[in-house]
Amino acid sequence: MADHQLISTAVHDRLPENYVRPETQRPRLDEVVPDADIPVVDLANSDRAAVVAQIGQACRTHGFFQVLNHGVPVELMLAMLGVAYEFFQLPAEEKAKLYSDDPAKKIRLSTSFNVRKETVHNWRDYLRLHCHPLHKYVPEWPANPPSFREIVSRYCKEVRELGFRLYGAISESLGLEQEYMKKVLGEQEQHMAVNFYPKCPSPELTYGLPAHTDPNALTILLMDQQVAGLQVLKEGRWIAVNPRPNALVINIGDQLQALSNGRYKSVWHRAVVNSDRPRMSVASFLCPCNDVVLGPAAKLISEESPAVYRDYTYAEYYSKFWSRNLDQEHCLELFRT
Ligand SMILES: O=C(O)CCC(=O)C(=O)O
Repeated sequence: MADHQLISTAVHDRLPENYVRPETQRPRLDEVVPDADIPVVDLANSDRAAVVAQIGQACRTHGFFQVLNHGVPVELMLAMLGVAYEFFQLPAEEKAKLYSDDPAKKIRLSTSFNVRKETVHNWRDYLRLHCHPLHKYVPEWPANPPSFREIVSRYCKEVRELGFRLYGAISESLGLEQEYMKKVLGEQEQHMAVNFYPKCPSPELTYGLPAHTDPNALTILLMDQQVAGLQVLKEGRWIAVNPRPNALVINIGDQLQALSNGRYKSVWHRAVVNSDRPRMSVASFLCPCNDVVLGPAAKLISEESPAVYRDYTYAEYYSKFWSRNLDQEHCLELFRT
């Protein structure tokens, strides 16, 4: 792994050359909108129609929203973040055993995004886990810290349930039957990226993750409660997502943009780093199985609103996504009718 070592195993006084973005691709942190924020939806609101309308609106305008009172216990969220920090503090030899840069590996500790393809790296280490069905994958997960498997399993179950509840509301908000997405997307896979962004000596020259959209259907993001870093593109400007106590961040992935026939947006987002504090985020991705055929819902296609995307399998989409650089054009553009 020579020049692709994990960045969390060493202290860095200066940013290595191969992390420095060319001038035109830098994050321009002083131009980020600090306080615009993304919509917030309280899922405990007993007025379901209002919740559905708010979610629909957020999916159209931002592709992102935060949820409060989402049912995932707060202690479990904190335990998940805590065990994630402990994991990245393990000795280098322990972490090296899990290292791989092969995107096809279902359990791997890696760095940056796709070190085999990219020329400039990103200031991120990440643990990638397949999570469903749990009994199949948990035995392959890290056994250290000792509470890792138990805490992460519990978190995965809760998040999956939340995802399915959100599918119901998102389907309804499009005028589809409540079960539509769950049915069409099939028995879904669930993947997790535990992202660790160490303190960075030159945050203005690099990214934790450069601008990208998510190739899956729905993402549920647990953010460090203290350190901001997620930014979302809105009308050509980057807006900072400020962590709200106990909230989870939800975003529409490419598959829901396709399914909604382009009404809902899988929006560009990025993670920036900072020089004072490390940051952690835990992204849970709900994704269709490989052989599921995806495309715009029939009910959303009409003469005035023809299909924007062709049908394809998730396997086709996913392999296209990983064969590109993260910040190239929106991958869905390659699937237009
Ligand atoms: O760290 C974050 O806030 C964003 C993470 C993310 O976008 C991802 O894992 O795809």
